[in-house]
Amino acid sequence: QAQNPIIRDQFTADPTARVFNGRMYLYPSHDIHSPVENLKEWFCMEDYHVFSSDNLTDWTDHGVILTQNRIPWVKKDSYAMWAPDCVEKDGKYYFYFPAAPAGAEKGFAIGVAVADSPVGPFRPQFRPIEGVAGIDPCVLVDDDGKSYIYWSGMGLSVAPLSDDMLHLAGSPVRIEGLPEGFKEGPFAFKRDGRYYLTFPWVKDKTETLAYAMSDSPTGPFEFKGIIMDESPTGCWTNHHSLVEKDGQWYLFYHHNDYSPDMDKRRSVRIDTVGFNSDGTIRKVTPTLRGVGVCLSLIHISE
Ligand code: FUB
Repeated sequence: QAQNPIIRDQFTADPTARVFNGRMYLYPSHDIHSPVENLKEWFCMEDYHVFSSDNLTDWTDHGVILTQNRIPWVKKDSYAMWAPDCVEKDGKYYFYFPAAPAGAEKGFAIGVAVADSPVGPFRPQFRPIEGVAGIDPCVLVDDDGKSYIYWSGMGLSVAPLSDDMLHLAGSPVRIEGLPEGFKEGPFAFKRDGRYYLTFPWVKDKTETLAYAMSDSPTGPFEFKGIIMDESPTGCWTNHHSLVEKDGQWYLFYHHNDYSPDMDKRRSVRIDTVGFNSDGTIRKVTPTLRGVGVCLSLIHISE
């Protein structure tokens, strides 16, 4: 009856899940066995796939939506297509992704690709977003129509996005007040009028998932604690998103189930997550059971 990991024919990591038109869409990064010597023991990602599901059990792979060497500003064969996000605004879908920019010795920039459907085709912009240097973009589209982009790089930053979602509409602000040990992978969402900032947090050896809350999308945020403990299998990273579908909240995250000896080849999992009446998040225990109905359970209930 195990449903985790949810994608079983390829590695998937850094899952951002979004509900568009009642269907769950999953935008992960795509770990591969490295074709280049210098990334044999490191993250190696060439492209992005998008997956979707109605029941969180049966997933459709819609194929490659972006690949590194077809994006004008990305350094050729850099294999650094790290954690992405995708949001919808006014019927258009905006896919945000970090990558190594051509012409730079090191570092990351964040680009946008735009589509009319959640599965593409996505058209990348010619240049990355000016004023953003870092990884792991997350975009929050607020109820008043304003959008904010969060990213990590020398700490955690947030900036308003322009109405067309392609540029910064103000200077980035550093989010303060998080405990030491914040590294990467911020995910922001709003629930019952409160803003949540969830993030991987190295409290001891590897990344836990933790969170903070605020009354404003740009903070100040108050640290609230841990959502998920360190991976029991020693996967150094964890990267996640929280999303509501049909009244149930889900935590998408990754472990290294299919690569126990090398934690840079990861696999996406889902477990349910709940909230207390004061809005705080209940801690999640990772399971192999996961979520979604599987055939054997249907037979039992019949
Ligand atoms: O997947 C590459 C990097 O590992 C991501 O950008 C981080 O969040 C971590 O999961």
